Amino acid sequence: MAAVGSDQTRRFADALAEAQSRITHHMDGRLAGHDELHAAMRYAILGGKMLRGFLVLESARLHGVDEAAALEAALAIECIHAYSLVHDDLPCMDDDDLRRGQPTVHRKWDEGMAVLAGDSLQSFAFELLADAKIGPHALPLIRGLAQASGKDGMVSGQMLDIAAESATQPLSLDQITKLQSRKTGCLISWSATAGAVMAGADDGALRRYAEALGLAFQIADDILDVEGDAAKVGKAVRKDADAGKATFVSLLGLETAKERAQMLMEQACDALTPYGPAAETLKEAARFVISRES
Ligand code: GRG
Repeated sequence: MAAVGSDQTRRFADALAEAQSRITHHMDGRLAGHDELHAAMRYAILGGKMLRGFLVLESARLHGVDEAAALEAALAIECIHAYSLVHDDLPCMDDDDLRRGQPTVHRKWDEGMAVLAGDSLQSFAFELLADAKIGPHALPLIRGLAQASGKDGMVSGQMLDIAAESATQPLSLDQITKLQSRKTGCLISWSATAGAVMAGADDGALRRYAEALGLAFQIADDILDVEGDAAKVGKAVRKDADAGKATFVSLLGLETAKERAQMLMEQACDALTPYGPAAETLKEAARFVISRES
């Protein structure tokens, strides 16, 4: 994996930390209820990298979108992402005890609370988008999130993943690519294109960036499952290999998977050429995605 230069690393780390702090502050204001459901929702949102929310804020900045509207959209995608992780960790799905180095929601509370917190994170995301003062382009943004997260997007990817567990043949590279582009790629694409959509601008360049980034992200995730340190990753590793699951690493081999991730990162950066130097932070995000340790 390519080493990331220290200046670039620092600039990206600062930009990501600032996005995390703004999204967290916004969450504190918008999700301030005192009951256990609100507490479980906040717990599910906090502690992650907030990469999707960061992509929303950066693409919004590139397109001069109002910051308050962008922040609502950034929190909305973090809610959808958090819901997917809470439900994915349940015993009926991946059955995980640890997420981000902390007990999963159903371990800290119980399964009923995890189902409800996930459900309400999902509906809250759409409430946030409906409240955001986005103007004439609100509907495509809201519709896009419903599509990216639902039956033809993330949920469909999860369904393909579950079906693969009982399939007689391991998945092919094409099948894995389709599964992953739905399971993780769709939310990443929505996030990276959100700024262009909110501005009513052409989202082609950001879409090409996001498609390459989403795949690179997933390959990096598969590499982390093989090479990662559970303490740094914050969850169990080597689950895929132990379960005999087909992944980019099992199909391509570790070295080719790393080369593929590097190539996709370069494709993602090239896609941003029309934005010139203004897109440097998004390029750094792509470099970060393939070199991350968690
Ligand atoms: C249950 C409907 C439903 C969907 C679940 C996204 C998903 C579908 C499951 C997550 C399983 C998983 C670990 C997928 C690998 C890619 C991924 C989404 C990793 C976690 O995303 P990060 O690294 O997480 O951005 P943080 O903790 O930083 O938020």
